[in-house]
Amino acid sequence: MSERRTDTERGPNFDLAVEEAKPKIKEPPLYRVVLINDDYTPMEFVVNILESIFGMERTRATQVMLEVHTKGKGVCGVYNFEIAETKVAQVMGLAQQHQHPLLCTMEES
Ligand code: TYC
Repeated sequence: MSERRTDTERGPNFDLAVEEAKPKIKEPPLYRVVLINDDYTPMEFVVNILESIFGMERTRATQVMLEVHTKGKGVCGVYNFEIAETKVAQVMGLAQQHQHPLLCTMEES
């Protein structure tokens, strides 16, 4: 058997340059979890939500609540899809349990 392979043995692409494949992966999208103002949900309830679900200190939670109260909406945090979805569900669940009309949504960031 000879050491050297024939063109046929080397396959159909023997004389073609082979280009590196471009990496196809992208960073996964992030989502802002947003609280919406309303006239009925107590401020204290919103502050408690920001502390318990979004891990904020009381001073920060109060600032964010007041921003939502004055500007109409405000960002509670930025997360990947699954975590953002879970936080929205937790807020909406607690609001429903306490019969407050509080709304929480997510936006791609
Ligand atoms: N506007 C409400 C009030 O005056 C307080 C409030 C703040 C409600 C933020 C919802 O996402 C909210 N009691």
